[in-house]
Amino acid sequence: MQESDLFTSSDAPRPLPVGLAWLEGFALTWEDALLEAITRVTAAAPLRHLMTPGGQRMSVAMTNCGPLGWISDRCGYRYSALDPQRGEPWPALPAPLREVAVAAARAAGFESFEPDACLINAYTPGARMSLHQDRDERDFNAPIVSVSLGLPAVFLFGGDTRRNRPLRLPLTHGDVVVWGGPARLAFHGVAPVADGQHPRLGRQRINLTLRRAR
Ligand code: MD6
Ligand code: FE
Repeated sequence: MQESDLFTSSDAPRPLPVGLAWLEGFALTWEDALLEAITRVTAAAPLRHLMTPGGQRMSVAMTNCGPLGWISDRCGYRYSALDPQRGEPWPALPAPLREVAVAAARAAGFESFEPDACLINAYTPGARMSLHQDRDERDFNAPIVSVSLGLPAVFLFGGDTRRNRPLRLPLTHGDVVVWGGPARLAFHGVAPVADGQHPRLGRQRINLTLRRAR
């Protein structure tokens, strides 16, 4: 992939790192279908605050849909076919979630992305995610697709060490970020979400992270 202006935003430092695409408003076409699907999934598999391996309660509430779900507990981070809270499989991946992820990956230059895991994160004001790498997946050739809904948030995107000062991307409702290739193992996180009211989602930010885990 070439560094390109195609996916840069007026507010972003340009160019973005190779392998990172910011697709502003890309998910708005699927807005109603996504919100309806999220309501159904979270009714079946409730959002909950997981524990980090270090014993901290995460400020972000999480659930999953699709064949595999990302979980964290005292034993570590991993993917599981069963929801540990219910002892049952995660709800199926709703078609619109898969569709937006496949379309976004393709728009970012990743053909034939087929997600098998969708993490749903709910941030209330003050919730945050510290800088980390996504490395619980088997194959780093597949990109990560991240769909932002509801309250805005600053997405932090760093380099391959924690020391690089991260870029700050102000994501809003409907934005999709895709990272892969040379950016696949970049450190990333979310700054504390500021208080506010979103017309569709109220006082929260929802993030969908779609991945190929196996
Ligand atoms: C976000 N989430 O919620 C970004 N990564 O906007 C993540 O980067 C993430 O929630 C790995 C595992 C869980 C996550
Ligand atoms: Fe992550």
